[in-house]
Amino acid sequence: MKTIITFGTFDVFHIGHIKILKRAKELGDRLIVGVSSDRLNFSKKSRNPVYCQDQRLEIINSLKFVDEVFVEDSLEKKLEYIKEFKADVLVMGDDWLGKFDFLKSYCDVVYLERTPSISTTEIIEKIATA
Ligand code: C2G
Repeated sequence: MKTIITFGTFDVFHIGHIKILKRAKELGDRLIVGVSSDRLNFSKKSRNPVYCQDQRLEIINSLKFVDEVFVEDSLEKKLEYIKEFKADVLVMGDDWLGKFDFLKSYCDVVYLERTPSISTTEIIEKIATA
């Protein structure tokens, strides 16, 4: 049984989110997703997410290729989460390339290519200016 763990805010859920989660699941048998808390998101992006954390968790938890979700409340707790869920592989988008290499002594660290030309920020801007 190979366990994969990944993280994200997944606000205004879109095709880029689907594609990375699907590819992450294909790397193993069980996919665990840490969904950033509203507080963590605010500290990273200086704005509140459009969808609150309970709704983002419920959306991610409803996907057939996601096995379990939890709230990620600190960027610095990756190792704790990896140990807690006995993860064999950490998957991150390639915007984080190299940033989590220090965890390679605990699990495999894989950076997957982001889907081009789509982001939550761009969607919000498009709607705001429509
Ligand atoms: N993603 C993607 N393609 C896009 C947009 C996003 O593959 N066009 C991926 C990101 O690389 C990430 C996941 O979808 O793996 C979730 O994206 P975000 O919500 O933007 O994640 P982020 O805020 O970077 O949170 O602990 C790390 C953070 O929680 C990551």
